[in-house]
Amino acid sequence: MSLKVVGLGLAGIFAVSIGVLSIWLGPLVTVLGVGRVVEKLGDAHCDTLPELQACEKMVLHRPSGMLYMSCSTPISRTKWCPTVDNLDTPKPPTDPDGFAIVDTSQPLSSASFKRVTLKGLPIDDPTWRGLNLVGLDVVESSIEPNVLWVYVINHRPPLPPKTPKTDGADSCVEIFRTTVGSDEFIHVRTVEDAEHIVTPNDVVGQPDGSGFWVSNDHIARVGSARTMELLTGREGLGITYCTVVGNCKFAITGIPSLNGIVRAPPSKLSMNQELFYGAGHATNAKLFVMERQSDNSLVLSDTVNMDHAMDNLSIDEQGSVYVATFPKLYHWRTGYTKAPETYLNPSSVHKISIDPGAYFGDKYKVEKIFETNGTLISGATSAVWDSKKKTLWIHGVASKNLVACKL
Ligand SMILES: *[C@@H]1O[C@H](CO)[C@@H](O)[C@H](O)[C@H]1NC(C)=O
Ligand SMILES: CC(=O)N[C@H]1CO[C@H](CO)[C@@H](O)[C@@H]1O
Repeated sequence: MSLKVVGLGLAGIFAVSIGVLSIWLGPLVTVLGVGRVVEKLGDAHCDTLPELQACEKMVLHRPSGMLYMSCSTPISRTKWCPTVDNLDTPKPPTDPDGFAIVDTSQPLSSASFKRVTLKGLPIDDPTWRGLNLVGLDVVESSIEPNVLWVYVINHRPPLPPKTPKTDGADSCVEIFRTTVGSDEFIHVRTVEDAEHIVTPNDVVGQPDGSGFWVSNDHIARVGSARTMELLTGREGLGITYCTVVGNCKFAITGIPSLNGIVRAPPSKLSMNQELFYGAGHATNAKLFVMERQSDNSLVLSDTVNMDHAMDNLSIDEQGSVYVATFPKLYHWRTGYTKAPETYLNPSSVHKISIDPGAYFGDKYKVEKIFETNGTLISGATSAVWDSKKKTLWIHGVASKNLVACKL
């Protein structure tokens, strides 16, 4: 073989690899937000509340206008946030994370929210490890409408001799019961299953208090498989369904790393179709549309490509999905997990309107409705739309304030 031919061959291989790389890297560069210009959008009429910090997820109980959230402090998230491998120091049982309730019928102020008092925590149980809270769902009971079931992800530290660094968090789901308007939550039970509740991120609860779905955001609690998964966007554990007595199974597998999950509102349910949406996180920027089966498993029915990295999802009465998005994913880790007090982490919110009857293409309309360079809110992870008051509520797992914007 002549040198020339070898040269051509190599050039060919080079060209092909560049081609393959750019197919793979192109969307990745877009999702990372390299070169993206951060706009100012939807930020003209906003109020902020600095008293409520580091609230990972918000759920609006629409009939009462009460906005429930699971909160911590920005600094403690830098020490313990297993989703992003911060595994140094969890909050101790003596200083648990908590919940807050904002009364959205009042103007946002120090007087418009209450912190929740927790009753019945099993603090005498030697295996009780306090509360390190993230994903949340608050569901009106289908049996007694005044009762609300609260499902929340608790990133417990492992029990010795296991250690956070070698074994990761021993995460579980805590269930509380409350009534509409009350600022007391009563602990009902802890559900754990290390095989199926591995790296829980978000939760969707059953209205009769009988069970819940959780998304797993990584394939493993620690180790190299986690890193590889993020790079390839390929593997993942998917979503688990558990009864409250702890019988768990995978409801859907094979979906890459998931973050927020949400269930479509009852008005959007047809006789034999109940839809769930899941947000692929980090570089896996897709919205997954799933159909619930009678055995509580889920079947993938559609995927919607997004050009932004996404986080937690919420849904309005019309069935539109709202998602906190990261215009600059590569700012995110530092901004969020290392210096949330000082770092400006650009944040945006996208709305995905879904018309189940339309043909693909018209079925999903994706639009950006909010964006800030991080001054108004830094590192948003949760956005909730109140269509009655035309208000967008935004918070973040390590953000320094809550924000409410009239759109
Ligand atoms: C961010 O935006 C605000 C308001 O639009 C502006 O006053 C500020 O200078 C910007 N900051 C940075 C660091 O870009
Ligand atoms: C409820 C939920 O999905 N929480 C996730 C939101 O995003 C942050 C950042 O990725 C995760 O840490 C949360 O677990």
